[in-house]
Amino acid sequence: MTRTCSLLGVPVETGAAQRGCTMGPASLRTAELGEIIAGLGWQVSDLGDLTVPATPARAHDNAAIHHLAETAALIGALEPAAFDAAQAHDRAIFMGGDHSMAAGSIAGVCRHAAARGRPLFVLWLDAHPDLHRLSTTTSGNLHGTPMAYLIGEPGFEAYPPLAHPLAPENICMMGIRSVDEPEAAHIRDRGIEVHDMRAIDETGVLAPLESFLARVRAARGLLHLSFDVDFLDPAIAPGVGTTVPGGATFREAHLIMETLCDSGLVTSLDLVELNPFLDERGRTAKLLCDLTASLFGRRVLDRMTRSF
Ligand code: 5AB
Ligand code: MN
Ligand code: MN
Ligand code: MN
Repeated sequence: MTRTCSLLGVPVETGAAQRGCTMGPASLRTAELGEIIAGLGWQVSDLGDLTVPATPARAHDNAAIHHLAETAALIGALEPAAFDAAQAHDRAIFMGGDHSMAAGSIAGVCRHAAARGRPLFVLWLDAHPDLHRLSTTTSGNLHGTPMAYLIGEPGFEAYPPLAHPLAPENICMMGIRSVDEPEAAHIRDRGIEVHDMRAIDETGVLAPLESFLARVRAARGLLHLSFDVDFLDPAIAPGVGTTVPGGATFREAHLIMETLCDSGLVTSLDLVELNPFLDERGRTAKLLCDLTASLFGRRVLDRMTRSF
């Protein structure tokens, strides 16, 4: 039976300092994300873009936390949409949009996993852990906070209450190379598995990924992949507002996607922080499409039938 995949655009940029992420879903469609996945044998449904709720003008604030009301409203709208998409399709892709939207997409997927009686695991590919509480962020940019909300940290009363918090021990972060001190304290206190870029340099991506996937498999978990463009090295992925040098290479990223494909464990995916205004002739959008193709089964050779 043909497997199904949904695409949902989440054109939001209020969580980021720089404007441009609202164009992310359009750029991924122009790069033919849906057509590429369909070409790999999937039945693809593009659900269009989430309607980002209108919020009062006063929410455009100069307060310490930027756009809190808009982001809370967005998360309230995205959580049920993400739940429905995950319930109705074998795979659900959420096209951002800045990373603040992960508070809604992952919350919805958490509820979907709970409805299936399965634990949710999250693989977080990012230069940053996005673990700030509202009380610790110094930038006030909410794309630096979704993970703290998702694991049930206090201080997010403005956001919708979280029915199913994510278990910190079910998270694996890779590619991390920009961590603020309060976030480092959280990583230690909550025991989150983090493979920073130094660890990746030392071990490569495969060993830590395979041990995490073994944990997911043993727990009969569903796996959500949250892919922040700044996980990649800026030399290959310039279309993002928060570049950090020393990111994942082209092959490290593809090897992760190919290994995830082989595992069959990934059921949902965020593609976030793509900023087409900063991109060079669509190359970051195209790279994201190629990486997603690796996740959905594109391969150079069939491993089972090759002969030497
Ligand atoms: B992203 C920083 N920690 O809080 C902050 O790109 C960066 O979604 C956040 O990972 C980066 O502003 C958020 C300095
Ligand atoms: Mn991020
Ligand atoms: Mn990041
Ligand atoms: Mn960013």
